[in-house]
Amino acid sequence: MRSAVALAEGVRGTTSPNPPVGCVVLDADGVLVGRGATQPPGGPHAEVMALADAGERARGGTAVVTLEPCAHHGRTPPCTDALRAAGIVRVVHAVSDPNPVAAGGAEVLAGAGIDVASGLLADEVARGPLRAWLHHVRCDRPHVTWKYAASLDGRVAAADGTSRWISSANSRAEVHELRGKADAIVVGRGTVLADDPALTARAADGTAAARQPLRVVVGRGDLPEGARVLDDSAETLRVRTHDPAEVLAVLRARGVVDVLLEGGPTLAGAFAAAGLVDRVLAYVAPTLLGAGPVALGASGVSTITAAHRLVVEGVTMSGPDVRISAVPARN
Ligand code: AOF
Ligand code: ZN
Repeated sequence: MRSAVALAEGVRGTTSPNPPVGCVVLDADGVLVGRGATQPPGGPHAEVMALADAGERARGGTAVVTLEPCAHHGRTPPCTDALRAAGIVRVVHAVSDPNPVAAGGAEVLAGAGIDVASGLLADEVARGPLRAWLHHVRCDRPHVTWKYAASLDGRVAAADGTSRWISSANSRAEVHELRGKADAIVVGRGTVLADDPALTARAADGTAAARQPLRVVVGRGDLPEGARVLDDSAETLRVRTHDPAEVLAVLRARGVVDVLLEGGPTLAGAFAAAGLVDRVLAYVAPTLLGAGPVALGASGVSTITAAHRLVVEGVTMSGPDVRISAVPARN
């Protein structure tokens, strides 16, 4: 299953609105003989890729997959049929498919005499490669990760507005990886005016990643001519509203599942106020500024009992910085 999770991670960002799923096939002796992951929408599912990779060696074997195999005719035929036809005798999956159209695969397989087990590494998968997709199926809107980089005293720029390289090279590289796996990067018009960000996913040497997320600029009013976000290195969408729910509805209609919200403080505050931040990813640098804008603007909190309470999921070092991942306490 760890191999299947890694395969799923490898295609994250390329499958929306479908889930990034990974699958490995073991032969009758338990030897890993096939690997597969979900192809872009309309393409084969993970199981079909792994079965093709395994060929005849799949007969009498086991399929290990991060999501319950689908039982429906969607853009592709049911994976349950493919598993049966290949002679698979055992299926182990992590997470059940919450999509009512595709669900029921486990029952179909069991009905065909295949040994089915579910739940293996389910938490790891649900928090990892399937996090955004599961959220989007259950809540009918994209998953929003608000990412920011701040000083230890919570500031995202110095008093004069300069903000370059608060966080370390390591953290900046991580952010480019995050961008490369997101469906869309969202910023407010204010951030474009203040920082003129390119909002592309780039390698350490500055070269653009093969796949670029949709760049989204929220807010009324024009952007300066020559703004980097308007260059042709990636697609850019203007959403001329200040309503976060409306922004997410527009993105949902475009098949966006996984949103990376990159600021600034005003837009992040509006998303938090609307209860539309599903995860906070903070890169906190060991530096003090003492003045300058803070990461989050007004977010509907005027008294301590109204604070947005979070639960920390993980704390790791990112070079010299601390990376904190937190989710709303209600989840
Ligand atoms: C699987 N394996 O690798 C994926 C699954 O439009 P379709 O035909 O591609 O079906 C999309 C639905 O199938 C999707 O909403 C989800 O329920 C399931 N995705 N299922 O067995 C896979 N990506
Ligand atoms: Zn399928």
